[in-house]
Amino acid sequence: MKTIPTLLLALSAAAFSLPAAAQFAKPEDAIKFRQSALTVMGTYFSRLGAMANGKAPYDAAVAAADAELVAMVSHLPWQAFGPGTDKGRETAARPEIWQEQAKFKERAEKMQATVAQTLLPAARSGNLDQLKAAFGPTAQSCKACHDDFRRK
Ligand code: ASC
Repeated sequence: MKTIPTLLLALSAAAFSLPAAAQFAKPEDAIKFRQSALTVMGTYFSRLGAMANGKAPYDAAVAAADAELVAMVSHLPWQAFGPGTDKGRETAARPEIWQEQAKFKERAEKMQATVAQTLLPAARSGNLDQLKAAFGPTAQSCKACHDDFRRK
């Protein structure tokens, strides 16, 4: 009975360790993919921000669903920053992403952890005050990466 979990584990490990070249035919495709993922994540995160800041009515079920989507999509952009994907389509990605990979990875992981451990539980709680408290630190985790790695 251990076969299926082991197979799933192997498949997901392969999905995350394949070089970008194996997943994207052209650098342009990788850039488009990561821009799309970041756009989707930003769209749901902005909806949460509107609720947290009183610009949209608070709906606990919508907030929880939005945060689930942010959490899922937060894993996707990083596989599309492989070698050679600094050019190929208009991009705001700065060369530092490829020059300071450990720092970039650390920022990405910090954002994912903040989303999973702070934003998601707050949105699931059904309590607007918790969502308000979680929004700022999560936005800061987006901004920390943008400040160093995204062109103005
Ligand atoms: C958003 C969004 C981002 C972040 C960032 C936080 O809503 O789309 O990229 O918040 O602006 O500073």
